[in-house]
Amino acid sequence: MDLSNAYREMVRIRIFEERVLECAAAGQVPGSVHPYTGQEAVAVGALAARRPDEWVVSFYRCHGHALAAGVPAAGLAREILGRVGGVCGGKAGSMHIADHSHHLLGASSIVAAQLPIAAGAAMAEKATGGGRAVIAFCGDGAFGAGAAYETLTVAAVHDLPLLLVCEENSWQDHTASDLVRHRTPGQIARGLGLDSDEVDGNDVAAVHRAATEALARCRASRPQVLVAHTYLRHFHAQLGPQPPGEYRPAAERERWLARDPLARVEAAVGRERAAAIREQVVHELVGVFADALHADQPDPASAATAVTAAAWPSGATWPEAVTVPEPVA
Ligand SMILES: Cc1ncc(C[n+]2csc(CCOP(=O)(O)OP(=O)(O)O)c2C)c(N)n1
Ligand SMILES: [Mg+2]
Repeated sequence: MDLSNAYREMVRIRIFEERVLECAAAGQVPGSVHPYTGQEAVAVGALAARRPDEWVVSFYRCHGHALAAGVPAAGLAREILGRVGGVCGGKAGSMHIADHSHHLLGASSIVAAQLPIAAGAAMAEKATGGGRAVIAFCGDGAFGAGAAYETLTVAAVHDLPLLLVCEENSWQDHTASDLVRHRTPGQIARGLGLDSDEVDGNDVAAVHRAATEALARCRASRPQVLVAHTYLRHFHAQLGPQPPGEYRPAAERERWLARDPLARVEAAVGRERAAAIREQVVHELVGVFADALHADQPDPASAATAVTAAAWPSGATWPEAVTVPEPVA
C-alpha cells in the first residue's frame, strides 16, 4: 500500500476529529461525539482494500470510516455541526452518517444494529451476482448483542460476502470489556463457524494486508471476521461541551498511546514529507470547519423530507407474493 496516502488519510481523520472535539467543547455540536482518534489505521487500512463500489456499514464512531470511504470532509463537517449542505442535509448528525454516493450505506447508534443491515446488503450482493463484498465495522461490545450472533449465523448459513471488521479497543463505553465477556470476538466468530483473523489495528499496512486477504475470501462467498486490536486516544464520547473524566488505568493508556498509529507510519514516510502532508491537511480542514460554522441550520419545515430513501408510492399495498412455508414436521 502507498504509505504516504495512508498517512494523509490517517492525519486527516485525526485532525478532523480533534477539530470536531473543539467544536463540541464550544457547544457547537448538537448531540454527542464519539471520536475515532487512535483507531485511524483500522478504517484507512481496511477501506484501502475495498473496491469503491462495495458498500460500507458503520456504527456511531463513524467519522473515520466516512472519510476513509471518500465522503467529503466539507459535507461531513456540516452534517456533524447540523448545517445545510451536510451529507444528510444536516439532520442526521454525528452518529448516523450515510452517503450513498460513496457507498456508505449508513451508521447506527444502536450497538450491533448495523450488522443485520450489512448482512441484508451482502445478501443483495450475492443475489445479484456482482462479486462484491460488504464491509461492516463494529466495536468489540457488539459481540455481546444478540443481533451479532444472528447476523453471523445467517452470514455463515447463506455464505454471504460479508467482512465484519471488529475494532477491539478493550472497552465498551466506560466498562472494561473483560468484565462483561468470557469469550473474545474471534473466539465467538470461530465458534459460530466463521473464518476469523486477528491483526494489529495500529499498523495500517498490516490491516490493509489482512483486509485484502479477507475480502478476497469474502468475494468468493466466505464471510469473514477481522479483529483489529486498537485503542481510543481520547475517550468513549463527549456529550455537550464538557469532556468526560478519565476512566481507564493510566499505565494502560500510556502503553497504548506510545503505539500511536500515525507515529508508526511517520517514520516510514519520512519526517519532512510527513510534516508537509500534515500542513496541507491542516490548511484544508481549517477552511472546511470555517465554512461549515458559517452555514445555516436546516429549515425546520424540512424535518420530514428525505427521511426514507424513496417515497412509498401512494396507493401501494404490501406485496401479495409473500407465502409462509409449512412448518417442518
Ligand atoms: C443496544 C444498545 N445498548 C446499549 C447502548 C449504549 N452504548 C453505547 S456505546 C456502548 C459501548 C459499545 O462498545 P463497543 O461496541 O466496544 O464500541 P466502542 O464504543 O468501544 O467503539 C454502549 C453499551 C447502545 N447504544 N445500544
Ligand atoms: Mg470497544
